[in-house]
Amino acid sequence: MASTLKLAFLLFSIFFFLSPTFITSKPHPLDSLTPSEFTLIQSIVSQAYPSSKYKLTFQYVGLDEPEKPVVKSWLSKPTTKPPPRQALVMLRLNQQSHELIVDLSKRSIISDKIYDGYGYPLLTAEEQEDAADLALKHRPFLASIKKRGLNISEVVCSPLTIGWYGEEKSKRELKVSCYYLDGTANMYLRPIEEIIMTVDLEKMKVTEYNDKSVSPMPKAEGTDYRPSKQTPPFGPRLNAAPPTPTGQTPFKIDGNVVSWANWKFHLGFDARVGPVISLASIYDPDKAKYRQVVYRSFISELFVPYQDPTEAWYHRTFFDCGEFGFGIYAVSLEPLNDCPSGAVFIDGYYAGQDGKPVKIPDVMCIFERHPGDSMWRHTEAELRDQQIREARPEVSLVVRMVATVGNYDYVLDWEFKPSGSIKFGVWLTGVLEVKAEPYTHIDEIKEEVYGTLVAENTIGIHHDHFLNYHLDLDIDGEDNSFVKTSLVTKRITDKKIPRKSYWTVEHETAKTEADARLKLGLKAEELLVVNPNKKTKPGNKVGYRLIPGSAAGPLLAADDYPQIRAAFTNYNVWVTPYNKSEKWAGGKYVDQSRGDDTLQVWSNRNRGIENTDIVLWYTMGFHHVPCQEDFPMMPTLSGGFELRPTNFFEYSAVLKTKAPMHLNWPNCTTA
Ligand SMILES: [Cu+2]
Repeated sequence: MASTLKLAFLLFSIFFFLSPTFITSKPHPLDSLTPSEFTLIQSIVSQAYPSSKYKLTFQYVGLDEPEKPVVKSWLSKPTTKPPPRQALVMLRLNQQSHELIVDLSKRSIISDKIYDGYGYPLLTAEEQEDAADLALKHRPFLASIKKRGLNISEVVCSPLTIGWYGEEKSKRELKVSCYYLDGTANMYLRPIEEIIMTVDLEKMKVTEYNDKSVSPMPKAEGTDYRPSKQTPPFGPRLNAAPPTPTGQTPFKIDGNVVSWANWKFHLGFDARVGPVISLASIYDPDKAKYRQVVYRSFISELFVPYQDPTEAWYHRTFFDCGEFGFGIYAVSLEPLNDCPSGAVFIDGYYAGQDGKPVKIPDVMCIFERHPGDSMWRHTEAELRDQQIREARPEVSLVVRMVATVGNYDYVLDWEFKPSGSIKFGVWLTGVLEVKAEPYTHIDEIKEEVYGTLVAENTIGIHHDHFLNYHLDLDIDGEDNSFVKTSLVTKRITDKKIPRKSYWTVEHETAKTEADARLKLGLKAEELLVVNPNKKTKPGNKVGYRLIPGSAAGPLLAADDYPQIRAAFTNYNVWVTPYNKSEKWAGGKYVDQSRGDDTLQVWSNRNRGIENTDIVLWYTMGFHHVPCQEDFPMMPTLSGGFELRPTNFFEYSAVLKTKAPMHLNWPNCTTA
C-alpha cells in the first residue's frame, strides 16, 4: 500500500477545512511492499538473472509476512527493530516457474526453488494484453472478420484462461475472445461468436485457430450505458447525498494502522487478493485495552464457472484472484460516486511484468458511513408517568475496493461497527458475459441454450460467483475453538404443561477439520469461534459468531474438473489450524491447476483444531440466472456476512457509546 495518502477532491472542501489526521510512523511488519521495495526486489532478481541471459517475467511479488509469533513478539515491544522484510516472488524464468524469497534487509535471494508441480502462477496484465493484440494481427482472424463484413478497427479482443479438463500435459496458454464495438462501448454484449483462438504464452504465438461458423451479431442499439447515449424517455433524477456532516476526518491513519471509534486495524494491499485487514482489535473500556478479533483477513479466491459446456464456452471457469489478481484488476475509485464525501483515498502498488512498481491511484477508500439506520433504540411504552425513548443512529467505518475483472465489477467492503460487528459486503455489478444466438423470441428456442434470452440474439449465460474469505481470527488471543450450536426441537411430555414443544441449543466443539466442514442452510445453527481460555463473569466463553449470507453451494458434479479445482466451494464453512503457507483456498498455482493444492486437500489431513490457533474460511456463493434487468448493465446485487461478538463483552458494547452531535446546515444545499 502506498505510504502516500491523500484526501479526496471534495466539492465541499471550499466550505470546510478538513483536518486530516495522518501520521507517518515507522514501518510495521505487515505493511505491504512499498514502491522502493518493489524496485529493490526487481534489482536484486535482475542481478541474479540478467536479461541478457534469461527470459524473465515477474508473475507475482508480495509481502512474505513474518510468522505470527514473530509479529506478536514485535507488537509487544513495538519500539524495537521490526523483523526482516521479506518478499515472495513468483517468476517465469526460461519457461519454468520459480518461487523466490527475497530478503530486503540482506538485499539477497535467500531461497530459490523451481516449481514443477501442476498449474502456473498468476498471469501478468502485460502478457494478457500481448495475447489479445496477437489476435488482432492474426491473418486467419482478419479473414474471418472480413468474411463477416466487420471492420477490424472496431474489434476488441480479450484473453480468457483455459482451465484444466483432464489433459495429461499442459502448457501456458490463453484463449482469446473478440467483440465488436461499432456504435457502443459495451463490447461484452457484442461477441464475435464461434471463433476459437488459442495463444501459447511462452512462444507468444497463435497455436490454434478455428472459425466454426458465422453467428448473428447482437445489435449495438440499446447496449451503451453512457449518459450521452441515452434517449428519452428518461428515468427520475436522483438527489445527491448531503455534504459530510463534519469538518474533520473522523479517523486516524498512523502509517497503515487505521483507528476509528473503538476499532483499530492494519490495512494492506496485495496484487492477488486486494485489501488485507490485519490485527483488527476493539477497545474494551472496562478492561482498558484493545482486545484482538482478527489477525489477518482477505478474499482468498473467487470462482466464476459459466454453465455452457459447448466448444467455445466450456473452459470459461475463472479464478479471479489466482489467475488474474484482484489487486492487479482493482480500479481507481471516483470521489462521491464510488465513495462518499469525506472519504480518504489510498494508492496501491503491485509489480508489473518487468518487476517495476505499478501504481493504482486511489485504489481503496476509507469513509465513515451514516446509512440512516438504527444502531439501537427502545421506547419504554409502559411507564405512564415518564416518556422514555432512546434512539441511536448507526455509524460505521468502511474500507472499500473495487475490482473490475473483465465484464464484472466487484465492490468489496469491510465495515466496522461500534457494536463490535464486522460486516463483509460484496456488490456484484458490471455487464453480462453473453453468447450470440440467432433467436429473437423464446418461442424459437427448441434446444438447450444454457441461459436466458435477455435481448435479441443475446443469451445471458448461467453462471455462479463463489467468494472465499480467509478469516484468521484470534479471539482475545490465539488459542481458539470452533463451536457449532444446533437449535433443536424438544418434545414436552409433562402433561401439566400446556405446550407440546420448545427449542433449545446443543453445543459441539469441533475437534478436527472434518467436524468443521459445513454446508449452510440445512439446519438451524449458530457457528462460533470462541476462546475457551477466556470467560466472561457469568462463565460464557468469549467468542464471535459467523452470521452467514445467502447459502449457496456448488451445482457442478463433484468429479467435474472445474469443481475439483474449486473444491473450496464444496462447503460454506471450513476451519483449519493456522499454517502460514495455507493462504489461497484454490491453491498457489491456480492457472490450469488440478486440485491437488486446495482447501479441501489441506482439510482432508483432518488436523486437530480444538483450543489452538485456527483459521475460519467462509465461502459465499451466488447462482446467477440472468434476466432482462441485467441488460445492458447490471444494477448491483448485494451479498455479505457478519462476524458479531457473542459473549465477548460483559454487556452491550454500545450502551455507553456517546450519541452523535447532530448538526444542522440551514444554508447548505447540494446540487
Ligand atoms: Cu453474475
